[in-house]
Amino acid sequence: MRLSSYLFSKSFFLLFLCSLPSVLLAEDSASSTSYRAEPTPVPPQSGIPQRVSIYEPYRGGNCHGYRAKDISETEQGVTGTLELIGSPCYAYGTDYSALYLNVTYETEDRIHVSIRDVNNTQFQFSNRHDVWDAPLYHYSSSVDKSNILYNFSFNADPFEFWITRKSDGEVLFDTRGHPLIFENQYIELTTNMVDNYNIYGLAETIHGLRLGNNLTRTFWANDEASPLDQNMYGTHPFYLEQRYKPVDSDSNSDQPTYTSSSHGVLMLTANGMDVLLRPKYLQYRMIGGIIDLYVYAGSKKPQNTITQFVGSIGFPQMQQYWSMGFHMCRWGYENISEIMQIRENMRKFNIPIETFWSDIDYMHNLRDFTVDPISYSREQMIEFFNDIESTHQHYVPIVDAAVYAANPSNRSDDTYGPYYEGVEKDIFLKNPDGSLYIGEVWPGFTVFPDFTNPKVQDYWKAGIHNMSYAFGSNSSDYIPFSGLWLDMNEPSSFCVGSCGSELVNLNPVHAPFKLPGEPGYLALNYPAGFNLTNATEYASASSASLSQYYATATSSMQVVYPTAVPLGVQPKFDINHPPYAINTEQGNHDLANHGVSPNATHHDGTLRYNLFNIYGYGEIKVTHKALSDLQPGVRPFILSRSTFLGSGVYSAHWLGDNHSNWPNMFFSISGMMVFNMLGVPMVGADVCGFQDDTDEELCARWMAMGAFSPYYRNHNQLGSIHQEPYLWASVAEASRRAMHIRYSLLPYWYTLFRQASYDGSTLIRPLFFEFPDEPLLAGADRQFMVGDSLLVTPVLEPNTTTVNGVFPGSEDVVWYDWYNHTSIEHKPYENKTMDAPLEHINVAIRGNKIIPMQVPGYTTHETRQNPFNLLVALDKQGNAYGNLYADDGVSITPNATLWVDFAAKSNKLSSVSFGTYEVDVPLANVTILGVSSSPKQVHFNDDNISSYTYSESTQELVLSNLDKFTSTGAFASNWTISW
Ligand code: MIG
Repeated sequence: MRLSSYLFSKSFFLLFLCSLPSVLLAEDSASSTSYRAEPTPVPPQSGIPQRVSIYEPYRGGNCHGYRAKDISETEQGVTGTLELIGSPCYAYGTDYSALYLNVTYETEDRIHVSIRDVNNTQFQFSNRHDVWDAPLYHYSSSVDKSNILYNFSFNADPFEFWITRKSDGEVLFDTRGHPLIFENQYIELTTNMVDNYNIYGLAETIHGLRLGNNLTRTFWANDEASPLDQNMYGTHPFYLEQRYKPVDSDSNSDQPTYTSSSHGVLMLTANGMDVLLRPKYLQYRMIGGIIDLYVYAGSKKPQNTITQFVGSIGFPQMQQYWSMGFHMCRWGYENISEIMQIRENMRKFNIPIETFWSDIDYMHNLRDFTVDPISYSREQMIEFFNDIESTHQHYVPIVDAAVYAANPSNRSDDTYGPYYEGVEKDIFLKNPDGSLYIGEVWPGFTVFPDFTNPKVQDYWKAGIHNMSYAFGSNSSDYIPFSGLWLDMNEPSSFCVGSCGSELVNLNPVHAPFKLPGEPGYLALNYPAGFNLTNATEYASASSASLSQYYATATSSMQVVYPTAVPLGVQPKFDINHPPYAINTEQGNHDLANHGVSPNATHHDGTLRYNLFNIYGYGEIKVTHKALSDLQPGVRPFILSRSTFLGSGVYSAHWLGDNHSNWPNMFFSISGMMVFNMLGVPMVGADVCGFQDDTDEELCARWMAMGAFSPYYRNHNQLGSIHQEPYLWASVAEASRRAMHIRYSLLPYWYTLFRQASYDGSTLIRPLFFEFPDEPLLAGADRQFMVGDSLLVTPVLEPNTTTVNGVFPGSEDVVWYDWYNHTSIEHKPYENKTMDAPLEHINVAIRGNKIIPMQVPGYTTHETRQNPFNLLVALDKQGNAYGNLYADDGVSITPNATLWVDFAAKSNKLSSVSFGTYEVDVPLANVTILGVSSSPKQVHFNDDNISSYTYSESTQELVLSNLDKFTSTGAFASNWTISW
């Protein structure tokens, strides 16, 4: 039956449904997962059209700001009150007449500016440590003022403030000339910016690395597949700013030289907001809460700013070693046999695979914590788990945020415990009237756990535990899966606002739109091979398919805007449609569109309006605690779509629903760089692309680049052509070659993860992090570094066998080609063209670095049983440094750890170990690059090394058979190699 051509109002619709014979509404799909249940009871909704405020006349022009009174300065900071100048200006709310100012010198490098209304009427996120707690709340209150790196200055009337870095006088934040607006549903704070500023962050969005000065970044957690420049799953209102200054020099060099500095700015809030990036200023426009602004004084190196920032929100947890292996996933593996077949195929083609993933296909009727009894049967799952455990492989299933709302009139729903238990424990989000908030997701109408409710913890853990049994576990402490994948946790919901409690009686129902592969599904996008060079053709194709889509999906929809409130008149307070309309991406910009609406209510009465952007983070935290209870001592592995500041403490992140096309592959580089700056180092894109069909060339290039992502997973949309890497010869070969490198580098990757977990070091690093004094690198995002030692130059476009890239640093910096070990000639700023056949990805090693490696095996486990190798890349002075971290790869608090420092200078390489973790495999080879002449003798400590080769042409010295000197373990004792 087709309902979609009717004009639906909810009541009309209900009347209509009531007259249907109930047999049409019942669905019995016990035999398999089905997306195809009819009918479709709620048609696509898109909310009440909002006038997006940035596109409307500005309403703050009559606001005159505040006047500071009773200011007092102490060793710890500045306090005072602020008094509204003139009468309320009613920009987009009602002005508060008096505010408290509280400036705190929290640490030597961090200052906190807090501004709130004196009666504490506004929601104060920073008081809700039960929801979000972080190191920045736990500073010692006795910073010595003489050591702080910044100055706070202000003018009293009107109140304006600016923060400078003491060492060089750089103004880091500066509100001069911009009156503060502080209203109940609108707060505006503006800082002046330098010309052509370089800022990074303000995630999550799809954009090149450098944000530019013509962009509005909207913060509103949103389930959308890769919309350019707009709001999507995560909320990280932090930016890093990098500045360059020319250095006056007398030298006759034709290249001017620069010096640089960096700092960071965080606006701590979970409320909705627009951040306007404009040529002269950056403006925060928040629709609620108070001001909690943090400025990090930074330093010369961008990494130091990141360390200050990530340290304040929480350094990321260590991940389990296996999670660095290759992950294979898709939506639409209809049964576990299909996954078992993939396991065999991968082995046959000799392509490593570490982890098998299940999307919602495994669920029984798409419901959380259930397993389909037929297609993912207990017997087969037990066999599957036995198989993968014997080969040290892993399995991760998905869990959605929404919980199916059982239909009280459907007897077969009586067994769905997760709903009834949640109702009994009273842990679901409510409507303002106290009734259950009903959403609609894959299983039909749903409810949503309130992850801020303390009672949700046991509930959620029980759900995960029960799922473990459903998968075939027969003991309470055996959990067959190795982690959990949290999806739809913005959270996504397909009604606008609560769907209405009555509708639960229709459950289960199908999503209100067609899914890929279903009859009537209309693709809005293009296959990877579609030629984008013809812009006109692209544009007309694009508008044709859009209008076709809207013709079918929303034929009855008319855009009728509400009347604008005249200037100077007090606008109506409204939670679902605030007077200031942020530029959220969903159609019509209704805040309740495609998500759980702002008026949904938490257990203590807090409106989701005020905690909107932190739902996914709450789920992550509760899942993390549940997993660590179920598997004590083991680092929980969680992959989450929605994230908030500090999510990296608990979780990994994938960049969400991208498209199988080249631009999406390109944007994933910036995505990874930015999440690394935000303390979420375990990040990566859906390799080969999620939506639409991939093609051979794209998939080959992306499988290769993915091998240099911290998180490396191929994932695919329901209905798209298969994209397992063995399906095309070139993709298989590109994958094998790149994975050979990745698995060789596992010790290096793991060391990087360890560094990230103690100082927020980035794994995927923009070039300017390592070469901060080269302004032309400020926007470089087609190449990236892995740690400080490897430079990756991927091919990001079709039909080519070459790639361009720069080799940063002066001519003194040595870069070696990964494959042939020759040193690469380069000049500053030279864009070099390199060969890049389809199966090949360009990788360079930076001189001055030592990289720990292992002989790669089929899994990370096998690799750990293989001998070590060292790659020593000497600089022009013959020096190189590096290190290695090792532990059991699993434990939250390992009982033993090992650090090894490597240093090469004056023809000597030394290895010095610290710690008690025993690596019992030997060292096999050491390869030294940049050795200018053939050595007369080579020694391991005092013993002669007889097996070595020297190549005059590549200046490479390879020492082999070192295992005879290191049979008790590569780093069991300190050693020196000399040549
Ligand atoms: O919007 O579970 O981002 O990875 O395959 C569909 C099905 C819901 C969205 C996730 C995607 C996943 C899909 N999910």
